[in-house]
Amino acid sequence: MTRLFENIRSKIKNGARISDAEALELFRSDDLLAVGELAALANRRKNGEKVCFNVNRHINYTNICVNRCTFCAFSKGAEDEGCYTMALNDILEKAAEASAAGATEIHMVGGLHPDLPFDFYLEMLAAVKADNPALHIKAFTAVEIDYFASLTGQSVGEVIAELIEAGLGSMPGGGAEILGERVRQQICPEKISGARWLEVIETVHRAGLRTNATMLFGHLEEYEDRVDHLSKLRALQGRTGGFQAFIPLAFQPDNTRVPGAKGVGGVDALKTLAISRIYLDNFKHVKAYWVMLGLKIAQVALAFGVNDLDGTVVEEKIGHEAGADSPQSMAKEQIVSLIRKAGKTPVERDTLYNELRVY
Ligand code: V47
Ligand code: SF4
Repeated sequence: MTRLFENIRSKIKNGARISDAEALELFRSDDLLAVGELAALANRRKNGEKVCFNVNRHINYTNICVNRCTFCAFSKGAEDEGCYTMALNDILEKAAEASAAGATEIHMVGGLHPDLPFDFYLEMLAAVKADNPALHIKAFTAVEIDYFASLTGQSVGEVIAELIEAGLGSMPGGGAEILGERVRQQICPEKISGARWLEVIETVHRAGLRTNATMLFGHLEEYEDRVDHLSKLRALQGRTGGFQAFIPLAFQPDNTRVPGAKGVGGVDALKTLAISRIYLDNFKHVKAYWVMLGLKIAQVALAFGVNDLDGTVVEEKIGHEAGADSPQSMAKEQIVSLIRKAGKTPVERDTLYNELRVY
């Protein structure tokens, strides 16, 4: 093991990348602190002592979805109790509140609604943008983009062009789950394949939009599946350079239907964040999404290679419907204090990672 760590340390220092076999060995190692130290080294070389966050607000315009991913406690059928679709006015009210509170970004995603036409989404973007020209709209997963293409009979490229025209600024990284088909068939058989997710994202990057990438972990996947997922992302990033941040999402099990899901402890969360930082040498940012990790693990993650804490969020449904015990919202001052107490330098960023203020 010591040899493994020494080899990886010299790779990081020489700017060389680790292999899939090495990543797998790191996952199998029990030496959490040694893995974390390597990740901290890799991160320091990319991002120094700065840790960024943004002031944002999530809006989930509908929870009605034609899919039934087994890990998802958020989605409902169109006849189910608790299903909703927000009226445009409600969406605009939330966006206006966000603007007034100093947000620079609106993060909007939702279920695959059986009846809403593509025009609903175009109008939503255009109206939010008309009211708040300075707000960056980060919206829709690759899964939704594929759905819009099938709704309209258009190509992904055509759908993206219309969304950009209406005000879309970038895309989040959801819907990636685990890209390998064996696990994907078990946890979300109706969802687009991993290959299609990668294909849609490649088209989006080539249209000039940046996106993030996520990985949902802690359900049925093995370490091999995580490494395979990371490997597919590293290869795509090599082709396009369009990914901004990688975000491992810790699975929240309440109200879900994944038989035998393992769940995520603090050790696994930190190890996964750290190995992602080491392996994804062509990603600048690794984000600890505090909603799924909890505030304390997200803070400790800053010593394990993480340089991004997402944002203020304000209203969160996907994790909280599944039992996340984090708060719904964090004030900017709270995020700044959490970063400072970890001995790092807080930086407010915009969605495209321009620095707005160094604290
Ligand atoms: O794709 C669903 C995940 C994702 C559960 O790009 C769950 O900046 C845990 O992608 N437990 C959507 N996770 C959220 C997402 C995201 C969040 C924050 C920032 C960004 C970004 C992206 O949430 C889904 C799915 O992987 N998810 N159910 C659950 N029970
Ligand atoms: Fe629908 Fe997305 Fe939930 Fe799957 S994860 S059921 S696609 S909302």
